[in-house]
Amino acid sequence: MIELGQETGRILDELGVDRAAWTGGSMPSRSPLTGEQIAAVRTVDTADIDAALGQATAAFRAWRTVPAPRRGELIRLLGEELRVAKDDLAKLVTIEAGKIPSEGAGEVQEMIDICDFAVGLSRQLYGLTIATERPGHRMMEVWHPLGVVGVISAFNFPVAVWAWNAALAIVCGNSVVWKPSEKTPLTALATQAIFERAAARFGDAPAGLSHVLIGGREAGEALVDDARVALVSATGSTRMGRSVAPRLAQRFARAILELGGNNGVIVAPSADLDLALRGVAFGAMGTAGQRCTTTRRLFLHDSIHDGFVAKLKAAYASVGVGNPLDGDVLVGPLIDRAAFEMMQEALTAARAAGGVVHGGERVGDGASFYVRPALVEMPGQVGPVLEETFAPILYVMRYYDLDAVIELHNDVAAGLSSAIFTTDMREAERFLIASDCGIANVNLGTSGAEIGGAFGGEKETGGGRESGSDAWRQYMRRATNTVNYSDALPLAQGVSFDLS
Ligand code: UN1
Repeated sequence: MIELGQETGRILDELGVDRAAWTGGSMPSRSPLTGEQIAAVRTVDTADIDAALGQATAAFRAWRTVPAPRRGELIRLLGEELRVAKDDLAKLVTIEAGKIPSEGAGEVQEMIDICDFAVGLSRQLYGLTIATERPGHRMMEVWHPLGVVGVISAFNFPVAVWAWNAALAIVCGNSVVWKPSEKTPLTALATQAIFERAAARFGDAPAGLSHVLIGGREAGEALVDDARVALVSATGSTRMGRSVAPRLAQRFARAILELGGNNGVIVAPSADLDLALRGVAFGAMGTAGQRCTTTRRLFLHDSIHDGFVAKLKAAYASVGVGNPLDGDVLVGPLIDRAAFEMMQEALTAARAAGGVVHGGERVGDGASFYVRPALVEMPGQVGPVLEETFAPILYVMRYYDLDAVIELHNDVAAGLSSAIFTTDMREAERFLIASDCGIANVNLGTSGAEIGGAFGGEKETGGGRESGSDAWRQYMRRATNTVNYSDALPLAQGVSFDLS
């Protein structure tokens, strides 16, 4: 087998990342596949952050004057460069975040998809024309570029989340400053190098339209607190959101918050059980349970409960766990020791609350953390079931009545994704109306959303929406313009203010 550090170096060289950025720096970068160090990344200091924000502000001022369809051309080129780089970048996602190859490739595909979406959008940044109550007047709204957009992203989607934000922000006329997770700096450096190639082909894009700040918490805080940053799009834990949101509110900056999930699936008596099994298995075990859309709670109707649990147990016992570069596995490693310890704590708490745990044990040893996904039969929605633990734990509960289970389903703090498996259209519609999540599905799982829809959730998930639909509006400011083309000055609401 090729040594990991060597393979990482080959990919970074291939993708055009400057060696000075990832050799000899102070921040060790480790692969969760083996736990070994694969790079030593250079971090930014206060002066670097200040310079980046200064340059991003200047870049915004120039970029905002470029016609939107021409801005779309830059993102079209970015999509082309990503297609060329897809295999290498996907492999780097596997090495740095531990995803299985097909999910690594899927993540890069998500970047390509949002580029295509944004290119079309660059000719569709429409505003309304509005009927006015005043004769000889015209009223319209126009969408203008916003400013510097800050992006804070998590390890689990180390590159796609940047792309959802950056592709839209850039066609909308903004510059972007990105603070990736400390756990995944290399994929961020690679993405920036790919962007720079697209910018070079474009020709006259202003320098510094996109920046990456490699560093710790202080780099993210600098983005949150700096008056030059108009919007911060932050993806991560609810705890992180709770610290970011008030600081942004304090200076009236915009926020897009994409925080925790505690996603539930209901399997009803009429469900296609094979479909449900596959949907639940991917949702709960995929990405080793480290998606914000991961299925964490499963409500099984009493009439299908025992048979379904038996099938799930078999699926859980047989799923391949291991290094995705070594063999055909579906479950890769947890990101680090802390993730493993949090998983074990949650399982201990589940047992204490009367849960029966199947699986969940460590596979192998050393500096990497592989686990068998855990299936936990719970007597009720209590203890750790109410929390998001970023690991493959699926809590299974029995239900009898649809209205009662929907209420239970909604009775958690997060509100990201949800699903029902049923062939009864009345049940499906009742669920779609009642689920309080930003995403509600019928006969498919909670994870793996396409980019075309708005992505995000309610309650402690933060309320933000990214990627498709009209999420672009958040990256622009709306101006209402009224023009009087008459020679009178009628006042709105019939007010009279007669000087003579
Ligand atoms: C995340 O886990 O942060 O719907 C995002 C999905 C992916 C995005 C997940 N398209 O699972």
